[in-house]
Amino acid sequence: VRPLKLKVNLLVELLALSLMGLNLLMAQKDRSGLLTRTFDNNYIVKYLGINEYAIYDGYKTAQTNVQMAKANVSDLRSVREYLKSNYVKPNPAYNGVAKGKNVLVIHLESFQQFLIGYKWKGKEVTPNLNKIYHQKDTISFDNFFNQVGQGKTSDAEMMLENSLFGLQSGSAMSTYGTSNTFESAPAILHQQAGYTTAVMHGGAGSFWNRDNAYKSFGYQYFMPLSFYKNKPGYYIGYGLKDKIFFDQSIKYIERLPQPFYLKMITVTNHYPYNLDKKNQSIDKTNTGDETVDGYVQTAHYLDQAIGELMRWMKKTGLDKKTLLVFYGDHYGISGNHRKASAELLKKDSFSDFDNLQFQRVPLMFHMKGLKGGINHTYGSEIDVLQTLLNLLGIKDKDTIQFGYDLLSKDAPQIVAQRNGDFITPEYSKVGSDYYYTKTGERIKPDKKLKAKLTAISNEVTTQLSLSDRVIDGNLLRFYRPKWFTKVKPKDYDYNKAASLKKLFDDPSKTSLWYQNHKKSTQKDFKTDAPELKK
Ligand code: GP9
Ligand code: MN
Repeated sequence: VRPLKLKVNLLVELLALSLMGLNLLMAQKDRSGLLTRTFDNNYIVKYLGINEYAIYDGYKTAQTNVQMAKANVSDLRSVREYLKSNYVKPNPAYNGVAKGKNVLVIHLESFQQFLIGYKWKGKEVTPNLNKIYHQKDTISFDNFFNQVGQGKTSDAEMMLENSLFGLQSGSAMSTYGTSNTFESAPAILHQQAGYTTAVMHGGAGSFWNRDNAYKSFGYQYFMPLSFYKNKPGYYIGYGLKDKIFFDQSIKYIERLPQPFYLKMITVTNHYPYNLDKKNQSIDKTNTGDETVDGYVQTAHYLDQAIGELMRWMKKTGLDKKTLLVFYGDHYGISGNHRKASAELLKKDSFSDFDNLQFQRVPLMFHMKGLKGGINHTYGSEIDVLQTLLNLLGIKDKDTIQFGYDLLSKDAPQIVAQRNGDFITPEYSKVGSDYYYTKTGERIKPDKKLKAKLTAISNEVTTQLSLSDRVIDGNLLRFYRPKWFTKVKPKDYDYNKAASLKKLFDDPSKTSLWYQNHKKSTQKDFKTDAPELKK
């Protein structure tokens, strides 16, 4: 009887696997990398069905456990030695210039650098962000690159919060966000400078495993979609429309004890770049590529939403107390749309090299009185945390972080891509080919140059694999700086009633609401969102 049962089991497994394959093929059509990205367990269940998911999950967990067991303290030693010998001193002239300010990080979904200053039919696509980009109290980077892998948004978040890279496959936040130990920005800012820490997002809390990962990062508050009113017409794609999201966030922001470290994750400018008619206020482009042509329209909408938020900040005086950080998480137009990309950039063709350069995204630090300007340093998402900590004058001695202060004169300016490609001010690598970054001309290196390029390439792989070891091996469980208290995810609860009770029942004297004579600033937020017209 036994062998027969085994055979049946095997058949069932095979059937499940092939069904999974079929489902996956169909699901992949809409969202490439569905399984490898593991962006949301609920979504995977939705697309693949529950049995197939159980198999997949079991396999994933087994894989994770093997990696964990293999890691040991000597791995940690190599990582620390590497970081020590590659230490870059932050720029002392900028140390602490934003000390004690609120930090408001605005996640610009799928927003590429080329949109800054871009015009379509004579109209600026992103006038509000363009203005911020050029203001004299904004430090704007024009050679700043995204480095995400399959984890997309979550990889960007992983890098900004931890200065650790996303993984070679899948999403580190999904796979390790629940179980790993982290020493992240919210915990550092809270412990070192008393910051209140929060994330607001008009999308599902389980997406990218945020509802667990943020606890491991030490975020005190997480306000996902369940904290927002979601009436018909409010939601598009993956979340609330940005204007509606901001409008409804005011009542929470104004209650946060200051200084706060707040991240707001926008989402309307997300593939497939659809926007309902009444929210369209710029024409689509006309490349004929359906995926691409709506991009300027949703970007324009996002920009308008930013404008509304900025005007509220000015009206309430919050702008004087806040360091704003804007960043684009990753490309909006993938390498599968070369013809359309060439057309948008008014180029004849669009090569692998062009696509690598197309990975530029905005990074801007904006604050009243900040000594700004357009900075040409080559840098990337892994570097944001170090740059921010220096501006805030927060000590982070002995942390395990792979980035460096972008304002440092000694910035090494080697931008790694998750697949091992790289960009420096002089050289770019795509696959096995090298190019001069300035001209895009392909390099046929002589022996000496070849050695130099190989050295950079090795440096990039070393960085990536050491960072991978930290995450795969959960190495931070073995180590923390003396001044850092370990984060206990159990201490955090994102239950709506409990969170709001904390914020509303015992109002903090340092909140904007309290300082506004215990009155809401909601009416100072002016929006032209058609859905909210009275
Ligand atoms: C949804 C969102 C989208 O919550 O942040 O993530 P992405 O698909 O860009 O990785
Ligand atoms: Mn994204």
